[in-house]
Amino acid sequence: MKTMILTHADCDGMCAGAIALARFPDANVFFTKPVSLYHDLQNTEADRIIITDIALTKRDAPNILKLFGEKNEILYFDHHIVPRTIKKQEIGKKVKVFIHELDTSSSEIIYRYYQKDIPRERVWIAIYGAIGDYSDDTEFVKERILNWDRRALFFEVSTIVLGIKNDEFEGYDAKRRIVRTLARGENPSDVPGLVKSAKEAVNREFDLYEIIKRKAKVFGNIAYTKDLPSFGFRGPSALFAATTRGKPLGLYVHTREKYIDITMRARTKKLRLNELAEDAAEAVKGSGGGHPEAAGAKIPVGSFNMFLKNLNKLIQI
Ligand SMILES: [Mn+2]
Repeated sequence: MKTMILTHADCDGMCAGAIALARFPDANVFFTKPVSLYHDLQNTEADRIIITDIALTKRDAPNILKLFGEKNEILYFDHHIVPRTIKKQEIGKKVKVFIHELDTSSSEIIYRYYQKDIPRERVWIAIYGAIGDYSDDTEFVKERILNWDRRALFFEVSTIVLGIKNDEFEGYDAKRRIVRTLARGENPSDVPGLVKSAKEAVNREFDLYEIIKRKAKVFGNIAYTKDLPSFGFRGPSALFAATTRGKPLGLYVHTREKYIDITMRARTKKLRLNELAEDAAEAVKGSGGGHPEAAGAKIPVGSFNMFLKNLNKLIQI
């Protein structure tokens, strides 16, 4: 029986994919993302298709739902908001398994589903994915982490999160090697070169902090940097702006050719960033979303000042 695993290429996606691979060691691992899922799924032929950590986009969701009904066995584990263009209950009717929880990592969701069929120590992978996605505040993770040396777990998760920021590990082949290593029960630090790559990335992150400390700007309760290099650290760039200026909300703003890309992070858990991103972006004809603690938006070029005003009004601190 041929199994295909379609997953996201970030830490949570790689860990979720590794858990699926631990369960089905002969499976193929294929990386995709929300905007490519419809196309990639059309081209996937397998008896069993496992999809983890891939959001459905507003535009593609109705077509993907239809495609779900035409494929063999689909198991879908995810934690992103289900778009308004479909009904959540419809997904469960089209696939064999659909497990969806907000505020929980995809790695935790799929681990809980397969935990009886894989070695107990694979829970480490679930914990790495959860920490990597800022979703380790769940009952499950808090309880499981007590069984292990959390300092070693944090070392390993940092090795993945930072290590894949270098060119050497950015590509899908290198990431597949990491997924295979984890699925076999080895750790991220066992992947040759990954620890060194993480060290190089963390050096760049500290350099970045120094730049942001000098250059972050402020508007009301928001601190931001606009069109500075991020060295691949868009989330930390947003957070450092807030940290260095003592503001609750931080943005990393990057002007591209056709739109402005905004990354949002907060120093408080009181803000639900995905809702703020969506509301503030839609008011200027952009789009936004993500997770409560890590979100982003795309807005039209020229609308940044209006976006900033809207966002500042929306946050009541
Ligand atoms: Mn992800």
